[in-house]
Amino acid sequence: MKRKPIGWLSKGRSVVLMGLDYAGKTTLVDQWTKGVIEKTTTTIGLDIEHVEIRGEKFNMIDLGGQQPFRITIWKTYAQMAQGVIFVFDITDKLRVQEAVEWFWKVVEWLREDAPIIFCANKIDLRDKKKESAMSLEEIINNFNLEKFSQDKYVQHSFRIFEISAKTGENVEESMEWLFGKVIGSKEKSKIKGVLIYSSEKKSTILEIPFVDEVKDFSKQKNIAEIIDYNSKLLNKSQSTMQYYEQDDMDVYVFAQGGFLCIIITEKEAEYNSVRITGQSILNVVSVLDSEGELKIDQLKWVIKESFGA
Ligand SMILES: Nc1nc2c(ncn2[C@@H]2O[C@H](COP(=O)(O)OP(=O)(O)OP(=O)(O)O)[C@@H](O)[C@H]2O)c(=O)[nH]1
Ligand SMILES: [Mg+2]
Repeated sequence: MKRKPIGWLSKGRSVVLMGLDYAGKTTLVDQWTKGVIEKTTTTIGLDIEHVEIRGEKFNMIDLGGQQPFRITIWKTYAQMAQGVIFVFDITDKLRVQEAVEWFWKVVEWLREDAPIIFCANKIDLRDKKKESAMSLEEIINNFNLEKFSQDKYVQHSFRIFEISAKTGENVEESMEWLFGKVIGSKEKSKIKGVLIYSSEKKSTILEIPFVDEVKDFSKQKNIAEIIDYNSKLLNKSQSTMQYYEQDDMDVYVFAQGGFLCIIITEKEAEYNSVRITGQSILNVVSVLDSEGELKIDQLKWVIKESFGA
């Protein structure tokens, strides 16, 4: 029987909205999902909106754009995103360099095949705020957006849209393009199970088998040995990765901050995506743990949502 832990809010892949505070991310989500915009207040942490497109479920993760959220949670969500919507307020000329820096940080964190749209937002203000509004050309030059034609970034599908979250101009077109790309790049998960071990508690704190054959994997002898061996090496300040081959499975062990994350995959799973997955999971674990609220359901949900079968 398939186990179905309580607390997984919904299935689906995640598209993440990023951009400085006041760029218009929450307004864009409201405009597109509800067709109306309400008065927004700055997003604290994140909000999640569930949407269904062409029969596929998605989570739109609307991240807070203020500095404290950028430096804490952005990286984790960028690493797990299957698509990114970067929103820039074209009238925010004063902070353009700050936005540029964060934009490229995000691009470096992303999976190399994640599609990205750059939404140059608030074009309804072009006429009213002639002084501070940037032209498309200025934006492309400042953000160096032509870099997306270079080898290093060519894997990303990338497009710029000039939009107004307020009036709805180009909103449908931009979302259609991004979600179309995300749906098009669908790839079956090769992950069979995830296990998290805490050195402090000296026990397994989370185990999610995605397929029946790895049920109760902490009880399997070789996995128990792998945990035992790696937990002795656990050092708070170091992060390591080990790799074991086992029958028809591969076992990856990531260690960081007093936690082990063990990922069991099919043979020859794509190494890079497993590595990013392991690191993302441990980042989430350590952020939640440092806030003193490592909620297992929440963690399960994050893993399932982002990488689940
Ligand atoms: N004129 C105009 N105003 C907009 C547009 N999009 C957003 N705004 C306004 O910009 C302000 C900030 O919008 P939010 O959607 O809250 O911005 P955010 O990016 O979610 O900000 P954080 O949650 O702090 O990261 C609000 O007052 C919006 O009404 C737009 O296209 N045109
Ligand atoms: Mg917001």
